[in-house]
Amino acid sequence: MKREKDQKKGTQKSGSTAIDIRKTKGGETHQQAAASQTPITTNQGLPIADNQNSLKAGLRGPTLLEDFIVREKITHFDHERIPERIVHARGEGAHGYFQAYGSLQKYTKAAFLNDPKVRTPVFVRFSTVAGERGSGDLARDVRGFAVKFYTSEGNFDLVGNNIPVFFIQDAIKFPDLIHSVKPEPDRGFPQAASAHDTFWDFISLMPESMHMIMWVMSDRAIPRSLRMMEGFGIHTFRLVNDAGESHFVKWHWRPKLGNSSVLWDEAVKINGADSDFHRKDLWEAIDAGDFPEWELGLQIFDQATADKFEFDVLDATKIIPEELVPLQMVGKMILDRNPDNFFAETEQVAFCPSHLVPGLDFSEDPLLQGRLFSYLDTQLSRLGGPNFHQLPVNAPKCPFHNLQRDGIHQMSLQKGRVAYEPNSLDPEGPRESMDRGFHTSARPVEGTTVRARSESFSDHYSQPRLFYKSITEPEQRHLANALTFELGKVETEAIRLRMLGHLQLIDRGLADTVASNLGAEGKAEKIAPAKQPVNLELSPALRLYGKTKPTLQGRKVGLLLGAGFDDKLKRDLVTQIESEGAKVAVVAAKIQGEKDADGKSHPADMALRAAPSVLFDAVAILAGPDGDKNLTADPNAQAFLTDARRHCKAVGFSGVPALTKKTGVTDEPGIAELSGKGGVRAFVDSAKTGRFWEREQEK
Ligand code: HDE
Repeated sequence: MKREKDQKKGTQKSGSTAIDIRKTKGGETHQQAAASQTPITTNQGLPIADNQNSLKAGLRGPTLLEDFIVREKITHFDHERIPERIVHARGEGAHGYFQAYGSLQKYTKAAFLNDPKVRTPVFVRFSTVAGERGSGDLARDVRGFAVKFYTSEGNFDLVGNNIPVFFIQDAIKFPDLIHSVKPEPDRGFPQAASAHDTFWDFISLMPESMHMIMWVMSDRAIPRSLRMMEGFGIHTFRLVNDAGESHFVKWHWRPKLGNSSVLWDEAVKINGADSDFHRKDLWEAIDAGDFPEWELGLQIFDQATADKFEFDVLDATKIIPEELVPLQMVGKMILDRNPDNFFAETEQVAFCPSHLVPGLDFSEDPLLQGRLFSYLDTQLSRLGGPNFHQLPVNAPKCPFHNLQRDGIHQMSLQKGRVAYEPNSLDPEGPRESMDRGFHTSARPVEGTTVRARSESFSDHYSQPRLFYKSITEPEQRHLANALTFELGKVETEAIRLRMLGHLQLIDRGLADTVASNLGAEGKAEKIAPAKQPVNLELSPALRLYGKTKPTLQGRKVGLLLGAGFDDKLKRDLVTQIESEGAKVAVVAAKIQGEKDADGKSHPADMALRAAPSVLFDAVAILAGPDGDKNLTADPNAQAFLTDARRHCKAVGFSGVPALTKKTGVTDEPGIAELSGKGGVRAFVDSAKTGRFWEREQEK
C-alpha cells in the first residue's frame, strides 16, 4: 500500500520528467519557478535564473572563472563531509520523548525523573562501533545506544551500549583496543569485522576483556532490529537527592518488543541483500506509526551493598546481576519521529558523558573518567570548534546563558559590553545559582599518585563463566560457533591457542568445543589467571530469549506468492498476521505482482530475487499448480524455503507439494500446511514463538 503512495509522489502532474538541458531562446528551462514558487538562490540570496548550465565563452567554449554561481555551488559540495566518528561512525537516529512513571525524589533531584506529567524530549542514536560510515548494519559488533535528554535543567547524555560490560577497565587502553579492531593499518582490511589477527592478538593478551568477549560472541552482537535490543549505561553512576545524599546507579533500557537477534548465517546474507537493514527497519517502523518503546530500569544501591560484592562496582568489565540488585522500572522512552535531515541531526549530534544535570553524578570508574575527557575533545575536531552546542540537535531546549564568547562558527549574536563575571555593569547578567546549580557530590578521596589497578579489579574469569553458564543452550551453541568463525580467520596459530587457554578458564566444555572445531584439541596455551575463577549463582536475566512473552509485534512476515494462489487464504493470513501487530511483505517472482487462481493480479512489495527469507521473521508460501512448478524450478524460491527452515523460523505453505518435496521440507516443529482447518492460526502462533531451535542443524 505504502509503495503505491510513494510511487504516486514521484509522478509529475504533466509532461515528461526529463530535463531539457538545451536552453530555449528565452533562457527558461521547463522547471522554472512559477510566480508563487520559491526561487532557488545562491547562499547570498541571489535568485538563480539557470541551474542547468555553467557560464561559457560561446556555446561550445570553455567555462569562465567569472561564474561565481557554479563556484559557490561546487565549493560547498566539496566540503559536504565532516570527519566521521573514529568509533561509532555508522549510526541512525530518531526523536522521541521520555516520561517518568512517578517521582524518584528519594534518590535524585533530577527534574526529568521526578514528574510523570512531563515529557522530556530525547534524541537517540544507535550505532555499530568498528565499521566506517558506509559499512553494513549486520556486522558482529557492539551497538551504541546513546540518548540525549533535553531536560528542563540542561542536556543529559546517557551514552551507552547494548551490552552491559566493556572490553577494558582503564581509558588508557582504548586507543589500543580500537586500533586492534579497525582495518589493519598496512592493508586497510577487514572492514567492520573483529575476525582478524590484530584484534584477537590484543584480546588474547588482555584477560580483562574476556567477559565482553562472551557478550560480543553471543547473539547480542547481531540484533534482529535496533527496536529489539536492550541498552545499558554500563558504568556505575550516582544519583543525588535534595539532601545531597548519593546512591550508586546502573542504567538499563528494556525494549517493549522483547529481545531478538539473528543467526550469523542470516547476518552475512542480510548484509548482502540489504546492508541498511537496521537503519531502514527503524525508519520504516517510525514512519508507519509503530513507535519503538523502551522502559528505563535502574539498579540503585548504596555503598554498604557495593562493599559486599566480590567484584568492584567501579570496574566496567563487571555486571551486577539483577538477581542481586533488581531493576526498578522508572519510566518509558518512545521514539516517534524520524529526523528531518540525516546530516544535520544524526551526523552532527554530539554526545558527551560529561553532559549531566543536577541530581546525577559520576563514579570513579577509570573508564568513565577517561570518557569525560574524550567526547568533548572529539567534537572539536569532528564539528570544527567549541560552538557545536549551538547546532539545533545539540542545543539545550531550556535557556542557557554564560559569558563564553566568539569562536569559530559562532551562531548567536552576543550583545553588550560585559563578558566577564563578577561585574557590576550588567546586574541582569548570568550569575551562579547555589540552589539550582550543579553540585558535585561530596565523596572522600585519598591516596598517593599511582599508576596501577586495584586488586579488586583482578577476577577476569568468574563473570564470563557466569554469563556462559546462564544463557540458554542455543545461545551457548551460537557463541561457540562465533568463536570458531572468528578464530578460524586468525592466521597466527599462537593467538588461536592463547585464546583457547582463556576459554579453558571460562568453561571447559566451551573450550573443548572450540578447540575441536578448530582442530586444535589439547593444544591450548596454559594461562595463569591473576585470580582463580569461582562459580557464581546463575543469572537467568542474562538470557536473550524467553524473557518476554511470545509476540509478533513489530515483526515482518514474508509472503511468497506463486501463480494461481488462493486469494481467500492470502486474505485470511494477512488479516491474522496484521492483527498481531506484524507487517506482511508480499514477495513475487516479478515485482509487478502475481496472479491468483481467478487470474486476478496482485501487486508485490518485493521481488523474490531481492527478498531472501533472511529479511523476515517468518515466511509463508502460497501457490497454485503453475506457481508450484515455477517456484520449484527457481533456485531463489528454493533458497527462500530452505533458509527459513535452516534458520529455525516458522514456515507455512499451501499448494506447493513439488517445492517442498524438492527442498526436503517436511512436517517439523513450526512448519505447517496452511490450508487445513486452523492452519493459519497454527502458523501465526508458531511465528509468535519465534524460532524452533530444536530444528537447528549446525550443532
Ligand atoms: Fe565511546 N567514544 N569511548 N564508549 N562511545 C565515542 O565520541 C571513548 C565507551 C559510545 O552516537 C566518540 O562523539 C573512550 C564505552 C557511544 O554519537 C569518542 C572510551 C561506551 C558512542 C569515544 C570509550 C561507549 C561513542 C567517537 C574509553 C559505552 C557513539 C565519536 C574510555 C558505555 C555516540 C564521539 C554517538 C563515541 C571515546 C568507551 C559508548 C572518540 C576514550 C565504555 C554509544 O569520543
